Amino acid sequence: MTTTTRRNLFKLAGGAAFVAAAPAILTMPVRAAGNRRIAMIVKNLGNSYFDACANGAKQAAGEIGGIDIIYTASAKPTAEDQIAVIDAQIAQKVDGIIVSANDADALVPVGKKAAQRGIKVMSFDSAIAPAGRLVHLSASSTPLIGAKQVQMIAKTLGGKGEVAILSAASTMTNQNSWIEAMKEEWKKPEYKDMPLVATVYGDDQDDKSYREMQGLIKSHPNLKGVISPTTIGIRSGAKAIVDGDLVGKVFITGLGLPSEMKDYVLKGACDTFAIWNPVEYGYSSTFIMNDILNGKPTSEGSKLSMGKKGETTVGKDGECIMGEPFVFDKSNVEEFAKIF
Ligand code: RAM
Repeated sequence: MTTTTRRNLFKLAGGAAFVAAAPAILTMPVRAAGNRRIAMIVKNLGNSYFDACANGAKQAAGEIGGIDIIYTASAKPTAEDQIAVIDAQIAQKVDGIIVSANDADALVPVGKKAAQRGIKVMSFDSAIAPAGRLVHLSASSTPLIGAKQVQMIAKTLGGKGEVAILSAASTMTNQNSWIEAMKEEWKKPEYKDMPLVATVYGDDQDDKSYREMQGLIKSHPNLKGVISPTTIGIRSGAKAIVDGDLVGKVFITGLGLPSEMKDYVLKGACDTFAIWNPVEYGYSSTFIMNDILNGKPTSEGSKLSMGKKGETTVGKDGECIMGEPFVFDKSNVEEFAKIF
């Protein structure tokens, strides 16, 4: 990692103490008179990745002023439960809703309902289909995130051995698009000795992810590597490797939080993994929503502010991109574990 990228990654890391001090579930803030209210509705509660996003959102709200962030979600990451949470925020007449969707299409009607009532809706992390929101902020380019994960496991395995994918829920837009991008990368001849043998779903629940990982190891005795494009899947999968005495035999990579992956990297269950800064992700999304609430256009080619992170340009179907993922390994995981 260059000094510049490191500086960029730290840019919002006043975040450090902030992230560590964050409660897992935030209560409704007291509404300051006249403040705008933005609901950040994530896949489910109890995921520290989203807690970090919410901290970034609050940091942005503090910089902008006059904004209250309501961080909320259902206990389980299902579309049905999430729709109920969105409905409740519509009833509360919030000004804007920022969602990480559990299902792209199932959320379109409730997104449209919010829009009919004058509430601005955008997605981040996991997209709602374009008809149900104004813009979607992707953390990074989908082809890049997909390719990176295949490259990381190939590097660890020297390009040889059976590999499986341990994903989140089968309906989640972000994981599904990254898996498609992985498969594109996998078509390259350099991966001919590294076949993809299975894709399983842990539903972003620790217990299910852990059991799915154990199931993979059992049903594929020659399995050498697992890619888990979810912070819950990668930490549970890494735990199953350590608990099963499989360090050095099976390796996991994917998208993880340095704070949750540090021990597994140091123990050798994971050689390298990637992620963007979730604090910055919530921060950038909130600045974008603020522009939308201020009436900025969201048509293709429009520029929207991401605060200290600069600007993003709206692409086709309202897609925007925040930046590039960062790669972590033994050399830097401890340093970044202090931040997110
Ligand atoms: C999990 C969630 C989230 C995803 C990260 C990488 O926390 O599935 O949506 O972006 O992993």
